[in-house]
Amino acid sequence: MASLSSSLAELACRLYEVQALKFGSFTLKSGISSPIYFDLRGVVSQPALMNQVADLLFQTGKAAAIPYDCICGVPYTALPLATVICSTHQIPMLIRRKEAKDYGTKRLVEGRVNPGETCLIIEDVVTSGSSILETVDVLRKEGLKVSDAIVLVNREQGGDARLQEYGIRLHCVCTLSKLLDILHQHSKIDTEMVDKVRKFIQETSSLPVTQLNGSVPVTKKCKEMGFGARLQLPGIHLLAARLLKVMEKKQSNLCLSADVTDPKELLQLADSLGPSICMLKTHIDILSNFTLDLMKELRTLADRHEFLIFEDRKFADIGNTVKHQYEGGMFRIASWSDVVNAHVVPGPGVLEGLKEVGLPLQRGCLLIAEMSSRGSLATGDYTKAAVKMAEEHPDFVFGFICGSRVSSKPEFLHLTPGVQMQAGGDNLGQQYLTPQEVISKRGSDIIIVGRGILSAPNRVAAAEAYRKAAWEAYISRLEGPPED
Ligand code: S5P
Repeated sequence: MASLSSSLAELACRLYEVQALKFGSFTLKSGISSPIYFDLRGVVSQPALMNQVADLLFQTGKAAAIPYDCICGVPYTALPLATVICSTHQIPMLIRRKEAKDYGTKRLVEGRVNPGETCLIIEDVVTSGSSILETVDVLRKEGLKVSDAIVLVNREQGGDARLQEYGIRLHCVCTLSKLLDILHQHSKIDTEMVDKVRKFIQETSSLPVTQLNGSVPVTKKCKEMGFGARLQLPGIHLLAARLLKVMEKKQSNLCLSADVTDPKELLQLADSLGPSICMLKTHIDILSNFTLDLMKELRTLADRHEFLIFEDRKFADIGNTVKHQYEGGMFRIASWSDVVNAHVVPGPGVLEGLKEVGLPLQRGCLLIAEMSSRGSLATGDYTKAAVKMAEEHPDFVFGFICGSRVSSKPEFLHLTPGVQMQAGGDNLGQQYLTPQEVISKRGSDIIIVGRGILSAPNRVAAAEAYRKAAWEAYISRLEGPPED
């Protein structure tokens, strides 16, 4: 089988040969003069090329493990591409009508729409993202979920960042820069043209959308940044970025609270539930038997299944003491735990002590701003003091244990314990809220679940159910409430 890069090179040259990709001087819809022009409409007359493009689009979606129930191509160029993909792989397709407005009563979407299902968008070229957003808007109004779009070429003119703002992840088969490299290597274009196009990309990447293609998106902008955009923030803590990346990749904002006493059971949990979680939280001092070898094995599983380890040690002493508790003793927490947490009751000294150990190891810390237990004193000014302390130590603190969003800074992550599928509590003061309430309504990012999963007859199925519930709550928060 041909490798992706050789398929790409072949495709780029074919697109150039059939003039789907032209170089020169072209005036775009917006009046801007461009040295490059894409017109993939003619590809329908080249069946072999058509199949090749469709296959690369499909493979890109597969490689990114995007989940979807149906596909919709952005009219008109991507419509036949979507048809080839759907027909080849037996995927239900939807057609978005562009002309429906003129007919008044005509349906906007043809095909069977099952509200609640996820629709994947297919497009040929993305510049500002407006065409994709128009289609997203129509599909969302029909009750479909839309979170991903696959395009053949990303012109790198700010489209992906804009789509992120509307809760859409953009996956591309190829960027314009990559196309340029390939065509240059195959002597289709000279260095002068490469430089000219690169300069054009640079100059237009920050232009407002109206100047790029003259239209503004209709779908509603997300009220906030998605996880993918947050991980690219310039001031983001290394661990927050790592965690956000894992969350995006695994579509998981579930942290398992692995509150078991048997070491074997801890490893077994990590191995079987690892694929569903972004983080595993331990209470290392409740284990009946502890060895550093056990933690080595846990780390291996964390690396294999890509989750972070969080020791829920809740440090709450003077700096000098917590420093020893973090680094030494029999547990040697700093040697195996990516993340720890701390109470703010001792004042900033607790962080200064922890940082002496944690910073050289590139570890991170969460501050306890609120607690889930009945009658907790961590409220009001105490919570505000925790937020302030986090803001003063962004090199080590990357988020909070809390019941709701306590900071508006997107660099900070919010993790909420006290979560079960049904609201309620236990007989020792724990209080539970649902994933939907915590993520969608209260604006937290990650749910921490212990007994909701550990007491279930099938822990793997329960973890998947919590992962799905929390992720869907996150997506629905990004999309915002229905418009009408
Ligand atoms: O406020 C809090 C903070 C934490 S870290 N409330 C909590 O419940 N936790 C921890 O989350 C608690 O120590 C336990 O490990 C987990 C909740 O477990 P569950 O079985 O009630 O889900």
